[in-house]
Amino acid sequence: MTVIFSGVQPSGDAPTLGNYLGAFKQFAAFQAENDCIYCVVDQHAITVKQDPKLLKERVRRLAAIYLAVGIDPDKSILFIQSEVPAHAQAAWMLQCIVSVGELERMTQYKDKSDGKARVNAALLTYPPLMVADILLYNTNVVPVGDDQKQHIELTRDLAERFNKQYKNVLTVPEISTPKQGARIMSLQEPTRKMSKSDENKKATIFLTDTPAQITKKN
Ligand code: ATP
Ligand code: LTN
Repeated sequence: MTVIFSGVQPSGDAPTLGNYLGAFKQFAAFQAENDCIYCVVDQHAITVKQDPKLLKERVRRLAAIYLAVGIDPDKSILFIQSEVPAHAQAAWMLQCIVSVGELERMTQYKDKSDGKARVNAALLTYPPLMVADILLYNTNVVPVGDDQKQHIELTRDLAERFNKQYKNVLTVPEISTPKQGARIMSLQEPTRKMSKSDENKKATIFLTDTPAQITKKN
């Protein structure tokens, strides 16, 4: 069986139309004939400051969205990243084989650190945690939106490097992006992708918006 793994951060008020078309829609479709593992990646969300109570609530809300978009717990494994310590443990091992230069070249790091006087170290070391998420489960395919291409390339590079340096034990995964909807753009700034943590709520269609709210954002 092909192993499918992906994760979504419990950041922002709710997932967006971009999350649905780029990621969730693929997650549901893969369930029919594969071993699917889907994760609420809460440790990724704490790379930026979070209110602990609100984060707990957002983890539950995101889990409910997973079910609402068609993830069937009888067919797929659905879990919370911080409940499995192996993710942080494997991330440390991967930090030991990645270079600072590789991490500094990640566009997500460049965007999120741009113009900031102080940047959390975890913003830089975020990719090895994502690589760990994927490699822990012998993942064959990672369904994601277009913005994650560089992270999946790094995942492949680190898996190959680990296999060469130590023992040939890690599966090198492939990316899956949808033919349509791989990069849904912001309603306000068409050069930027739609994002659930965008401060301007008019830029984003949330899956929990009513039709009237969506029309108003037009
Ligand atoms: P944040 O704004 O907090 O960074 P996000 O909206 O970018 O969140 P993530 O949790 O980082 O969402 O991503 C979850 C999944 O949704 C990933 O597979 C990502 O590639 C996909 N995705 C995110 N935004 C879009 C978009 N605008 N179009 C298509 N896919 C997207
Ligand atoms: N970095 C991703 C979220 C993420 C992920 C993963 C996606 C964390 N771990 C493992 C796929 C597989 C993001 O920002 N969208």
